[in-house]
This record gives sequence, C-alpha cells and structure tokens, in this order.
Amino acid sequence: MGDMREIRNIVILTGAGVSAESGIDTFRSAGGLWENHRVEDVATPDAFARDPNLVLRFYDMRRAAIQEKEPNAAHVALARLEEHWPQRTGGKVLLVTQNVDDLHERGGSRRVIHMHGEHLNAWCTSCDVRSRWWGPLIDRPPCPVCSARTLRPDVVWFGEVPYRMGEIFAALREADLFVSIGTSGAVYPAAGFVKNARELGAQTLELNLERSQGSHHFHESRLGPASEVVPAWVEELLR
Ligand code: BV8
Repeated sequence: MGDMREIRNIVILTGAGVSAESGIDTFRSAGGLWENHRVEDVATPDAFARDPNLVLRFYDMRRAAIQEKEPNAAHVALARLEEHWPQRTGGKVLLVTQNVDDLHERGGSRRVIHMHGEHLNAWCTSCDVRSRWWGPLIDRPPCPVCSARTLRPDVVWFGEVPYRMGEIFAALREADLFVSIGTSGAVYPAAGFVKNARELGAQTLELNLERSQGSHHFHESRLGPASEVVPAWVEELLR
C-alpha cells in the first residue's frame, strides 16, 4: 500500500465474507442457492409478486438467524478504526456494507451505510415508513404506523436501486484509500466502486479469503480470513 502518511479519508466496502466467521452463510458458499432457488430468483420484486410467501419465508429465516450470531474480530477491528482514526489523523472513515445483518453495529461501528438495506427493518408499502422489526412477516402483521398489512423486507432486491448512492459517491470522491473486505465483486454498482475510487486517485486494497472477480482492479490484495486479516490491517494503520 502507498505511503501511509498521505492517507486521511478511508472508504470501506464490506460483503458477506466479513460475516462468514460469525456463522452467516455467504451467497457463494451456499452455491448461491436457498431451498434450490438461486438467490437472484428470490431476491427480486418479481419473485415477491409471484410468490410472496416464498420470499417472506426466505427473509424470515435469515432475519431470525442473524439474531443468534455474534460479531467477529473483523467487525470489532473496523469499529476500533472508526473510533481512533479521526483522532489520529483528522481523517474520516466511512463503512459501506452490502450486508443486511446488524453485526457491524453490534461490533461497535456507528456510521454504517447499508446500501442493500437491513434485515431488521420492515418497509410498509402503504405508508412508506420503515420500522425496526425482529419477528416474521409471513403472517402479514399490521404496519406499526398505518396498520396496513403491507410490510415487506427492507432489502434492496436485484433490479432495485441501492440506498444512499449519492453519499457513497461523495465519499469515494474524497477517499485517499478504498478497502474492499469479504466480497466477490459480483454485484453492481458495489463491484464498480474500486474502479471509481481508483479513477478518482485513491489507493485500493482488497482483504478477502480468495481473489475476487475484481482483484485485478486493486493496487494490493491480502488473502486470508477476515477475522485475521482485518485486525492485522487495522493495527498496522493505528500503530
Ligand atoms: C441496480 C440484498 C441500478 C438482498 C443484494 C443484468 C440483468 C439484471 C440486472 C443486472 C444485470 N447486470 C447487472 C445488473 C445489476 C444487478 C447485478 O449486479 N446483478 C448481478 C447478478 C450481475 N444489480 C442490481 O440489480 C442492483 N441495482 O443495479 O440498480 C442502479 C445502478 C447504479 C446506481 C443506481 C441504480 C441491486 C443489487 C442488490 C441485490 N441485493 N443483497 C439479500 O441479501 O437477500 S446482493 C447480495 O449479493 C449482497 O448484498 C452482495 O451485494 C451480493 C454479493 O454478495 P457478497 O457480499 O459479495 O458475497 P458473496 O457470497 O458473493 O462473496 C463472499 C466473498 O467473501 C467471497 O469472495 C469469499 O471469498 C469471501 N469470503 C468468504 N469467507 C470469508 C471471505 N472473506 C474473508 N473472510 C472470510 N472468512
């Protein structure tokens, strides 16, 4: 990685690999399948219109599963970086995650952009309000605000527009370092961030178990499990 003195603003993108060691399946590990359905076929508005019970069960199962998991050393290290980096350098740290679990927050991160939404939110398609939600949606419970029985998972499906893209691109424009952790680089626009960052002059670093589809775009790749590679990288920065 380039001269550490020049690094002030850091943008971090995480994917399912950062939660893998917490026991949350990545999309690729299950071969991208769930009950013999390809995720791309379940995580879509069409699937929800065609078979709402299948889609609601898919998300009810995963929403319940994450509540039994704990953050791992990678989540905790990223929270430490967010806490100490600004004091040390006056620089900023922005964590953008593709993950819909809450392990970054439970690991101590306070500034997290969930560009693909969150399992623990339910989105009412009648009043448009998003409410914190821990239970199932399969029984079509009433919206806490307007009572309509029209709650859906607050998750960005394929073909839907990711959240807070304006803030993300603004941060990429100011980034001195872009770090991608635990993602296969298979899904856009997240997979394109490294190219955007590099064209805007940032250093780019990949921390992943194996080389990803976008590895060739990174100045540097460090391979290994996130629970080892991420804390080591954070210690190097905070030394
Ligand atoms: C959009 C929420 C326009 C849902 C997700 C052709 C037809 C139709 C659409 C498209 C098309 N071509 C491109 C598109 C666009 C499409 C897309 O990219 N499709 C792909 C399939 C080609 N994208 C969209 O539709 C997006 N919307 O484009 O709108 C637009 C564009 C720009 C600006 C404005 C508007 C919306 C996509 C969002 C879909 N929702 N998640 C849910 O969770 O159910 S995607 C989901 O899969 C994840 O969120 C993530 O983004 C993606 C990939 O998952 P990863 O996180 O990377 O996980 P994966 O398993 O793949 O990889 C894990 C990695 O970790 C591996 O590399 C592994 O080696 C590593 N790993 C494993 N263990 C460890 C580890 N690393 C470290 N330590 C370990 N222990």
